[in-house]
Parts: sequence; structure tokens; C-alpha cells
Amino acid sequence: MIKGITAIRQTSTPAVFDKLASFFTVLGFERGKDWDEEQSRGRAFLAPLGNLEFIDGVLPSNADVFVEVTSLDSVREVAEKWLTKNVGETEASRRITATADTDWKSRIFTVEPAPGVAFSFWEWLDPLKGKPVALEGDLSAEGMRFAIVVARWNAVITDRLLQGALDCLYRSGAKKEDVQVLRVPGAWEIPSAARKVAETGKVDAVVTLGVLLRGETAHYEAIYNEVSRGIGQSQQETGLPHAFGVLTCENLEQALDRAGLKAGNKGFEAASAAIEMVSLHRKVGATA
Ligand code: DLZ
Repeated sequence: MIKGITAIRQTSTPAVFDKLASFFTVLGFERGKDWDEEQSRGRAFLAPLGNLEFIDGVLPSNADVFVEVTSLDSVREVAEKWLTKNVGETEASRRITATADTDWKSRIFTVEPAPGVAFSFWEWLDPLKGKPVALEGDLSAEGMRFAIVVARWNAVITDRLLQGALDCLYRSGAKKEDVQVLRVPGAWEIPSAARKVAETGKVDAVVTLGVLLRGETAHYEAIYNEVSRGIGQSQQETGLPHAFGVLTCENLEQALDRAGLKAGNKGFEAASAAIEMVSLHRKVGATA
């Protein structure tokens, strides 16, 4: 039966009406249905949530509208800019309070876009109340063991991918003796070597590196499909993370760009993904 709550404020003058409408617009409120008639005007501002709350206690401000936000400092910045532009710097500082802690574990400030019309903006100090947003892997490779399977075909590129991958693993804390490099003739052979090494149980993740050049590779689609399917299948069936660093490029120039020139080094990125996944697997294992 209850449909909604609207806090209605009659403004003292048309100028105050315009000021408040301007202030709430720059704050980024979603606009509701406005109206302009001979006797009255209305500007509506929406929020995803609305409450009617009665408080038996002391409130930190005399504002009669409290707006909960998720980025209080940014809101404050916008409010200060608006005040400075509309009432000048000196008056602006009088119209906005310092941001202060409340006794309900949040921070708050109050602003008067028009004299005597106060709004308080507040945010929770810990909006997630201690709950992590998501379980994520870390980027420390300490204590992790890796196999890198790298194709010799297009070695001018794959060597660079290998350097990138090693750089990432060592810089992230992996020990040299915990990284083994397996060279295979071409991309076609990657899945078989990846599977074999994953099954030894002596590594925590496999990083696969290769390059397929569309222009120069006969049966390009067939090879690519089989390589990606094989790596994916090895990952699923062994349960070990397999990072996919097999480039599929139109030509050599594009491949070079992705091997350390203009578009980063995909070997580095693949190794980083492997580290993150090993860490994630360990965390999931620990919480199971
Ligand atoms: C045969 C072939 C071709 C045409 N192109 C590529 C390529 O672009 N990248 C690559 O890694 N390997 C290529 N290969 C080699 C195959 O992957 C495989 O090593 C051979 O067919 C031997 O099985």
C-alpha cells in the first residue's frame, strides 16, 4: 500500500529555488519529474533509497535532510566548488561545516546552499562492514612453482614473451629453482607439454607462450582452436591454473607490439595471471 516518501521543501524565494536546483544538479542526483506551471514550479531529485526515520537522541546537525553517499570527500569537493562559484570564497567557508565523525561510525558535513536551508551529507566509515568485496588472488609469487611452456616457432617473439614472463615471476618473488622452462617446436605442441608437466604435481601453475601469425600459418583457425582447447582442457582436467600467453596476430608487427613494444608484454601479463590464480586457488582452498 505504501508507495513512496517525498521530502517536500517550499523555498522562500524563486532565487532560492533556482539555487537549490542548481546545487543538487551538480551533485549528480538523478532527476525526477519537474513541473513548471503558472502558480508553482517543482524540481525533483531522486535517490536509490529513501527512509523516514525518527530519532530519539542528538543529531550532529540541524539539517532536516540527510543524504547518504559513498564518496563523501568527492561530494564535498563538488559542494565547495559550487559554493565558491555562487557565493564567493569567504561566504563559502561559512556555509559548509568541517567533515566530522559521528557516533554511528560514519563521517558527515553540513552545507547551506541557501541561507537557512541545510543539508547533511554522510558516509559509513566502513561501508562493507568488514566484509571483503570479493576473494582475490595476490601478486606475490613467493613459495610458488611454475612451468613455462614456450614455442620455438616465431622465436623472435616468443623469446621476448619468455623474458617478460620470467621478469614477472622473479620480480614477484619466485625463486629461480622453482621456475622450469619447457621449449616445444610450435604452438601445436604446447597443450601436450603443458598437460605432462601439470600432471607431475611439481608445479602450481603453467604459463603457456606462443605466437600464431594468421598470414603465415596454414590452417590458422584449426591450429588456434586446437591449441586453446588443449590448454583449457589441461587446466580443467588437472585443476592447475594455465595462463594463456599464446598470441594470435595478423602479422609480425602486431606480434612485436604485444611482446614488449607498444602493447605491453603478454608474457609478463600471462605470468602475472598465473601468480594471481595460484594465490586464489590457495585462498579458496583455505576457506573451503
Ligand atoms: C606449421 C606451423 C605454422 C604454419 N605456423 C605456426 C605459427 O604461426 N606458430 C607456431 O607456434 N607454430 C606454427 N607451426 C608449427 C606447429 O605449431 C607445429 O609445431 C608443427 O606443425 C609440428 O607439429
